Amino acid sequence: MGVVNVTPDSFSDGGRWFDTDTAIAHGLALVARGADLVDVGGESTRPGAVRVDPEEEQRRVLPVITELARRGVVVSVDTMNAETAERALDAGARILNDVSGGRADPRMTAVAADAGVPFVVMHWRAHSAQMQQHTEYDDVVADVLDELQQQIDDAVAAGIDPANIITDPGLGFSKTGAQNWELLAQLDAFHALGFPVLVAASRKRFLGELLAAHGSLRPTDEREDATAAISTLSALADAWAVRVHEPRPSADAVRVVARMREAGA
Ligand code: PMM
Repeated sequence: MGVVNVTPDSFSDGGRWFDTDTAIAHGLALVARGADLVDVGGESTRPGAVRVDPEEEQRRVLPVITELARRGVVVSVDTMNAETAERALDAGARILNDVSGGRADPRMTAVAADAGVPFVVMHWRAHSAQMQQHTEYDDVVADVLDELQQQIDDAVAAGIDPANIITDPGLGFSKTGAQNWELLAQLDAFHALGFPVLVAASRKRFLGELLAAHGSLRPTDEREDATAAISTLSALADAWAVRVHEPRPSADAVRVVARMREAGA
């Protein structure tokens, strides 16, 4: 899953694909570099980010989704807003990626249920402005699994077909770097919930911390090799997809794992 952030303020690529034509060209380039689907978002969820007005969010994403879908790209829309989700589906999006997993907008799960499309349920506790004040867990893996199961139960209760649910541990959302590593180390436990698992580690801060030198975080655009390493581990753990900013190294990593499996690994 390649990422197109049509935002001025996303942590790794804010402002780069903000213009409609540039965003469309970037979506097509992601496919050319190995993405099977493209996730289009118009609201930054970086820690501390302020909410975007839904009208502005729609102005950013709808023309991009329309054109990518017209060109045959499988598009998911990254939104917490039910109206944006509805309009994105009308514009041709085929997957709903809600980082709040149905928690931010009470109408979202009904929209997903009515549309009958795949719905990404990410573990989520609070909006970006406050999320790093909600990193208390007794046992991060057990607690995230419990809370995610509750989000899934609520989604199913709202009418979403369980066959359409995809789960995501929500790396970096109300999680410290150390907690992200614990979750990644237990991807199998997420699998055990019984749904496809999406892993979205690409270029996130915990990779910058891991690779820091001389007291400075490794810059976002130099976290690609570590991102690909996580894609390899995710493929080995049978992830459904990895959500990445640069698909080529991750797509290659997934092919290596698939070929190793074919050879009996
Ligand atoms: N992370 C970001 C945005 N969307 N969607 C899912 N399902 N899971 C994530 O972890 C996730 C997401 C933040 O990263 P970005 O600013 O680079 O898009």
